[in-house]
Amino acid sequence: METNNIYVPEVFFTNSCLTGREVVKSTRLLGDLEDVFQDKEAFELMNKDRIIYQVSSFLPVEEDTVGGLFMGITTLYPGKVGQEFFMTKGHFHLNNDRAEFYWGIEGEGILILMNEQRKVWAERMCPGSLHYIPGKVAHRVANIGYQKLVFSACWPSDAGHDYATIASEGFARRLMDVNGVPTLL
Ligand code: PAN
Ligand code: ZN
Repeated sequence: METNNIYVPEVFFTNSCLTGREVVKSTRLLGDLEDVFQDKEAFELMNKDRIIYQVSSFLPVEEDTVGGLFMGITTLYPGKVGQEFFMTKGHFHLNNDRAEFYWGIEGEGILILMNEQRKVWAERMCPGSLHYIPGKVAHRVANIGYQKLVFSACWPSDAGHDYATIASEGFARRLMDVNGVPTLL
């Protein structure tokens, strides 16, 4: 909507989510994460329709546009499969030198990172924490708290997502609850 060339915003970043006409939402159910968790027996006993995370994204340009930016907010619910914390699928970027920012909004999490040599490291996420994810580094987030974890991301519109590499090879280390302590094993 326009009044004298002063435009009313069409996307809002409020209450830990993106809202507005152009916001795209996606949901990942436990059943979509079949190959993600280690404990297959625990996985089989759980409700596959349980929502694990939701992403709302603002994609103001077409996918693959060089020079554009995308933004998304992910809400990752608390829980575990066996002793492994609920987490996102994780990916490299298809255009693999593309970097990304993540920042924590609500809750407690751990950002798990892995380079192409399969070296894994991690960063604590909390409200206000800012994380620079360099190119060629796979990234996934685990919720280690008792409440939902909300974080936001900003990435180049020509980054793309390579889920296949992680689906077939996984991360070299897993974040497990070891006697109440989140531990990379
Ligand atoms: C994020 C992620 C989001 C969901 O917006 O896409 O947190 O995680 P998965 O894509 O691994 O399922 C991002 O990293 N975009 O590039
Ligand atoms: Zn990404």
